[in-house]
Amino acid sequence: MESLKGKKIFITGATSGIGKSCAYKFAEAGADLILAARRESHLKDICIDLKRKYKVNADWIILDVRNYDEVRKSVDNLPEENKNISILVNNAGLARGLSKLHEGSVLDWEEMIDTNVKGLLFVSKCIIPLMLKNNYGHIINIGSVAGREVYPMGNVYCATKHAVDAITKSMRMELVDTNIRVTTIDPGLVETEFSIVRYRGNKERAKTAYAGMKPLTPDNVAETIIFAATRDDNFVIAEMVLLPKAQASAMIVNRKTE
Ligand code: NDP
Ligand code: 8X3
Repeated sequence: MESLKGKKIFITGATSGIGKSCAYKFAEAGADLILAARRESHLKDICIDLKRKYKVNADWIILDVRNYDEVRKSVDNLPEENKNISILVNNAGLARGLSKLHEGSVLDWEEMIDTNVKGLLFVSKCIIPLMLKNNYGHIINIGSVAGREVYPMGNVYCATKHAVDAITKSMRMELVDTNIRVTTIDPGLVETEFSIVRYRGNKERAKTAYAGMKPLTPDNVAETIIFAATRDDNFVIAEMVLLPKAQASAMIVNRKTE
């Protein structure tokens, strides 16, 4: 089993949900962290808490993954001791809205494509060369069941997650002759800020996503990521799909009604 002690982990979207849980689980395992997202106060609070609780190094960068120049500069400007990145968790992502294509918002589409697809590409493009230089690395992309199936009104979000699946597979092929592993973790319904973001702060509507069923927790996903990150280095967990017990596919969810 690979130890995480002292390894440097770069997590995008670390201010909430799955990314934040990953930060805590990696820190608990003794890893050092570089956390990236846009909300500085959240990043700062999480880093202070991680250092206090787990005595690890935890640094943050304010980063909008949609902006290539910003990503490039942030990675270039990392202090030398932070360039030794062992694991990249490409987690930043979001859905906006749920509507038929002809009724959809072009701005929402752009935000999803820019964040989920281009953001993941930009961050990977900047960090893979550091891993190649160190001849070590593990890229863990957060896909989704929406990257394996589609559902009505999920058109563009599903397309972005299918793109993540395609990019992951391609990356694994391109890096097969290196010491870099590539994994995708594809969850079903996880209760995070995801649905609140999708419905632009409408908490009542967000709750309907998880009505009458017990969703995955961000910790369920983070623990699986830790499992994938700590396997012996002669193999890679290429893909994992995680579903709540009450979910059988993107569309089939057993909801109890009272
Ligand atoms: P959350 O909304 O709780 O977290 C999303 C994170 O992404 C936040 O930390 C947010 O930080 C960050 N983020 C969003 N946009 C940007 C950006 N432009 N630049 C940098 N960071 C950004 O949702 P989840 O934890 O659920 O989502 C994490 C990943 O999991 C996403 O890729 C999502 O698609 C995927 N997923 C989620 C599922 C679910 O049911 N929740 C199921 C399957 C996959 P900030 O706003 O501070 O920038
Ligand atoms: C998030 C899961 O079902 O809302 O990727 O698309 S779903």
